[in-house]
Amino acid sequence: AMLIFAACQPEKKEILYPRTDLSNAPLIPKPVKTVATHSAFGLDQNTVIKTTSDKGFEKVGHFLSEKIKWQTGLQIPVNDPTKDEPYQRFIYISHADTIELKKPESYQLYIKQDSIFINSSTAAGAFRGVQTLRQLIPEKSNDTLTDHPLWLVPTGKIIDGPRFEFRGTMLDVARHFFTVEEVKKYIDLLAYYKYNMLHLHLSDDQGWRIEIKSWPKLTEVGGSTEVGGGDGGFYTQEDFKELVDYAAERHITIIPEIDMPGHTNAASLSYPFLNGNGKTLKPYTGTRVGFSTFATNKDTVYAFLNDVVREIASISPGPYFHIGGDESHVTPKKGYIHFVELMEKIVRKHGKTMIGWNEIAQADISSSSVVQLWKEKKHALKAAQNGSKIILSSAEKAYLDMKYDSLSTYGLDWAGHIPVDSAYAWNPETYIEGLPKESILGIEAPLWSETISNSPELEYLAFPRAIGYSELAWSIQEHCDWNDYRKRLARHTPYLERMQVNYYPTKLVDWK
Ligand code: TNX
Repeated sequence: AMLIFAACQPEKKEILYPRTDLSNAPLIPKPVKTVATHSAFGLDQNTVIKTTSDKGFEKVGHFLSEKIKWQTGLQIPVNDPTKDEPYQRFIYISHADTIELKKPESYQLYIKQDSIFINSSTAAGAFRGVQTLRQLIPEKSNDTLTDHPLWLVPTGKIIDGPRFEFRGTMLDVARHFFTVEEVKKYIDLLAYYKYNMLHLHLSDDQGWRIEIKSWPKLTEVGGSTEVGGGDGGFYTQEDFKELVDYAAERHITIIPEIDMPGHTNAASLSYPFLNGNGKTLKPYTGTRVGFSTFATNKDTVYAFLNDVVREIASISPGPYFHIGGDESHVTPKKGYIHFVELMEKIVRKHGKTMIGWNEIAQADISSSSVVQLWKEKKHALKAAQNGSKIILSSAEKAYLDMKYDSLSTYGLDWAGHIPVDSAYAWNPETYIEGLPKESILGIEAPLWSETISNSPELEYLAFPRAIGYSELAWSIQEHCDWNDYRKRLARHTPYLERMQVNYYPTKLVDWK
């Protein structure tokens, strides 16, 4: 019997792997520490994934298996004891609580010839580590080393974690509506680059995009318009939850924004008692800003907003609610300040932390509220002095809707042109003179949609610039080097093409 058993064992042949160099892999964002050991792990049909038996880690394992299948066609089982035959190759995704892994999204990735280990103290960290591993799987298999194809992953060790806890982009679904499927594709791309926040700009003068059950006309009336006169659209609460869940599976938080007291023509058109500018309401499909306002002195307006915040907060598991607050040019200053201070109470009552564009710092806001810099640095400095954390979204550096140059097919140019190199080459920690590093929560790159209305147009403006912001937000400053980055970026075309991303092929990068 022993003999028969031995005969059934697959023969363990030594494979002579070609020399690899993990430290030369085109990873974006670049990890904190990389040590190369110059051999390879042969990802193949005999590979299995094993995870800690925690739901979150198990899901990360399934996500990896799905993505390996999508890229290579291999069907890699996850936690399947019937597949535990000898001489398998293993990918272990495990919970571990070492000191290096204290930060919630940190991870370690060890790649040896016969096993890969991803360790983290959180499922979110394991998920980030999985993105690193995905970027290490080559586009083409090696079909000559064995009788079946192997995808050679370079061996070595990566120790990694984020520079900033907040790494976001914003999508304006109000000026033009984007469908659930379009937003999901964007979320997939963001996840690959370790983003953890997607801010959705859900209302503006041109449209209201989220169902509020207690105020149905917001979407019936306010949802039916968009820039240029198209049909608009809106998310039902079920649609929104679907997006929230899809993002959560990728460890991305959706931040809902209702922009107010300005940028509210669509809301006031739906319920005219909200209107505070004294003018006759008409649907608006142009691109001007700063002409609308809620009436900031009416109790009925706040009763309405309490309903809106309550309904949205109840389907938003993340910690934040964004109240907008920008460009309220026709709101009297006193009314604006009163509005922001009252909204902060309403947002807090529904269990959320308030975020607002930098103008909200003119009010007496709590230090727990977050201020998003887009224009006036003095507002950000004032808020930081008061203890608030700042999100950096400066229009001249981080606006995804600015044209690359004068020839750009889409985009605006009021804050200048932002070519791919200048989008990348700035240091968030020194960008605002006098702003302490500890006050910076992170970076967000907003994509306003006056000039774009579908995925290819969105992708033209967001890619490749959003890839650069992911590195500024994740990697240490010493690793943010344009010449090194542009070479790594050039090697991301297989992924971008497989994802059918309509990226802007800037001449500043020697695309492979
Ligand atoms: C300014 S940024 C706005 C938006 C526009 C954007 C266009 C900000 C807080 N307000 O309403 O869409 O410029 O770039």
